[in-house]
Amino acid sequence: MDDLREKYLSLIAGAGDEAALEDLRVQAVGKKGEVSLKMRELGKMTPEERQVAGPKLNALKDEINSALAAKKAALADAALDERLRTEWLDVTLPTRARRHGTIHPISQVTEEVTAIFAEMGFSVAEGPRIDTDWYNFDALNIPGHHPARAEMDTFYMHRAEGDNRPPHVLRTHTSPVQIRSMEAQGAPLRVICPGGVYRADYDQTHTPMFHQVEGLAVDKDISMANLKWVLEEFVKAFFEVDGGVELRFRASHFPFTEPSAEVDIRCSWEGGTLKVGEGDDWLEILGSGMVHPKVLQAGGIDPNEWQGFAFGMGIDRIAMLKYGIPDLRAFFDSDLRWLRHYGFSALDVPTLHGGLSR
Ligand code: 2U9
Repeated sequence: MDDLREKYLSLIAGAGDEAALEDLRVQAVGKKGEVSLKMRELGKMTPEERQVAGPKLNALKDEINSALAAKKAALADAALDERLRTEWLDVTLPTRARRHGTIHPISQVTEEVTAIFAEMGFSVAEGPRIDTDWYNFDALNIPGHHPARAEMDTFYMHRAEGDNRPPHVLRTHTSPVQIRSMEAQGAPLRVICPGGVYRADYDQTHTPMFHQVEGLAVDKDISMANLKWVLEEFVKAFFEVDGGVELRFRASHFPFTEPSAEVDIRCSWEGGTLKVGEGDDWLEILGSGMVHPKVLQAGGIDPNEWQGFAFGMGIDRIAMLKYGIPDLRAFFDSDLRWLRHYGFSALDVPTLHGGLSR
């Protein structure tokens, strides 16, 4: 029995892995193991012999089982130590370069424009992109027969037969939002309305959906002079001109303003790059005018007491000018990797809250 003990304790001590230990367990204390066979022999012994051999065999079995368990634990510890020694991470390694997402230029320019006007006391208003033809046209002094209604290439919403709701359109400008602002807030009022608008048009300079920002200031004695100052401040800030800018007002016509003017800025196109505030070229950037009395009235404001100026510009267009993007259609391409070429980064975007957004 001592031989068995020596044999198995030394084999167990030398076992290299769990599988070897399991083999040893079967050989020693398994059903047909050596110790088990010895236990079977107890039956053939005299009671006296059995009294001596029985406890010894049980003790041997216990000892072997304990040795197996201890060795198993020791092997597991050694395996863990080995893993801890070989498997490790250098958390100081530099990370793999990842491409940053970028803000879309339209969003960035909308933020830039709204931040500039917010500095001048304008609040921002938004409204529905699907609106009634009253808000989109009639309230803006564009009646049913008016050519502008056709000119604007309007998308009309389908109406089922028997649907008595007023006709709805995809708004052709953000002006309906200003009508709603007048209704909701009355005068005095300073508001700008950025957002997407729709016209059935598609070529290098027109897409069926584009973006506008329109502004409206209503007060007792607001004049074209105020309009000119506000637009000058805007152009200087937006195009980051250090010196002065020169604006040229050209008489024009819009149904919603009287008088109306298109506004050009002095610029040069040296080497294909736009420089604002110098040179001999003129660049049209927006339309403007004094709000037509009928339009004030449609917004619930008494034109005998109040007057105001309004302006509108295409965000896509001024984004192209500022960042030198040649084709409007690029904005609506689903693959926006080209943006990086124009230096767009998600960082350093001015926000309305005066901070930097990330
Ligand atoms: C109200 C009263 C007046 C907004 C105005 C323009 C002139 C204008 C165009 C610029 C380029 C549209 O994006 S564009 O094609 N806009 O020329 N917009 S005045 O006048 C308003 C708006 C709302 C209540």
